[in-house]
Amino acid sequence: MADRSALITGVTGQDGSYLAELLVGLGYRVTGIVRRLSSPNLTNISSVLSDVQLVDGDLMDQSSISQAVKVSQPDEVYNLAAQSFVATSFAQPVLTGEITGLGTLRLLEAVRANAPTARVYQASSSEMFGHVLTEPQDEQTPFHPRSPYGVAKVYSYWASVNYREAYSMYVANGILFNHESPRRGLEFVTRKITDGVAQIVAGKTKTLRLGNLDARRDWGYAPDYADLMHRTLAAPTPDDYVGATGESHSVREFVEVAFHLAGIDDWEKHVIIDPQYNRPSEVFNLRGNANKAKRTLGWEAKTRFADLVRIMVEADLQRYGIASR
Ligand code: NAP
Ligand code: F7E
Repeated sequence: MADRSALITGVTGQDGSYLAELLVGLGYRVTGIVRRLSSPNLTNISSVLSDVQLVDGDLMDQSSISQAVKVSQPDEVYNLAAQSFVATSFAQPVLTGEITGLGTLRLLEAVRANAPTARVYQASSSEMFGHVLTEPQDEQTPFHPRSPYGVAKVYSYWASVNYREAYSMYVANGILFNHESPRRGLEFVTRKITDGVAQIVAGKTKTLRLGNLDARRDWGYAPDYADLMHRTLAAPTPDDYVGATGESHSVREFVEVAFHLAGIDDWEKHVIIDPQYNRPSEVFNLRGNANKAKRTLGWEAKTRFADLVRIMVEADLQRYGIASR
């Protein structure tokens, strides 16, 4: 593998950083696209900064994306960049469509023109299933997205399939269910809970404000899913795969386990239900069937729910200087 090269969009995000670490460890030459911010945000990739070549680019800007593909000459391209927060997609639907939807098309065009034999991974999402009528969801389950984010991801999914069919390019979709880690953004519910719990233990606040505690998700651990992305592009022919644990848990269960691990059993005293966190249209329940990925790629989610919550609670307690309970 030593002579292989990979280009990652979204390298500074949760998944991009774990994937960069994995590929650097496998001997890849890794290039990451970073967008201009007023303060650089390279914390997640601090461990591989000297091994990853960073190039400026933005999925809103065709020429910068084309230039990044041209200079990196990748064997593998992982499109992980997105406006990825569902709640923000309701407030900024056009921006989300531009980045999370059309951004994929810009990248596919850049690859078609400058590295047509490169293998492309598209970060598709269980949010595409949205309003589900059957459980568990797999590669055959119809899409019914419930947010501008989900709609943009459906666009990107089909753009990826279309480039595969129209131009015989190697383009594969990973339809991944929620995956979390200590690098998860603080606005997502799992990290909001584990950070909130740690703040309560540290005496910085007494309360945690949340929305719909009944929503259920299939939550896995992000490093397991970075491994699935790599396996997806290692398959001889391009295809689409669900990545999931096969278990679903409610937000309420996540809250209970997280507070309990931090030594607090009366979590109800700390949690305030705040309707501002409800969404105009909610995805109530997601649970995936990853049998195809297991059968074809030999992949399985290794980290289960209780271990995931423990990993995240311990990391946030440690951040506030508190020893694990
Ligand atoms: P994330 O932490 O929010 O990372 C998103 C990345 O995209 C960041 O590096 C961000 O850069 C970059 N980005 C945003 N707008 C950009 C733009 N206009 N141009 C270039 N880069 C831009 O997301 P994640 O959790 O790692 O998820 C990775 C991908 O998988 C996303 O496409 C997400 O939609 C998808 N996905 C995630 C999950 C999940 O549960 N995590 C499940 C299914 C699919 P900055 O650092 O500059 O903000
Ligand atoms: O919400 C409920 C909320 O924002 C999960 C992204 O990575 O996974 C993620 O999307 C659930 C929802 O993630 C709060 O209503 C309750 O039902 O953590 P989340 P998400 O919307 O599932 C998919 C697969 C992606 O592709 C996305 O990029 O939790 N919830 N109370 C709350 N959610 C938040 N954020 N904050 C609350 O206070």
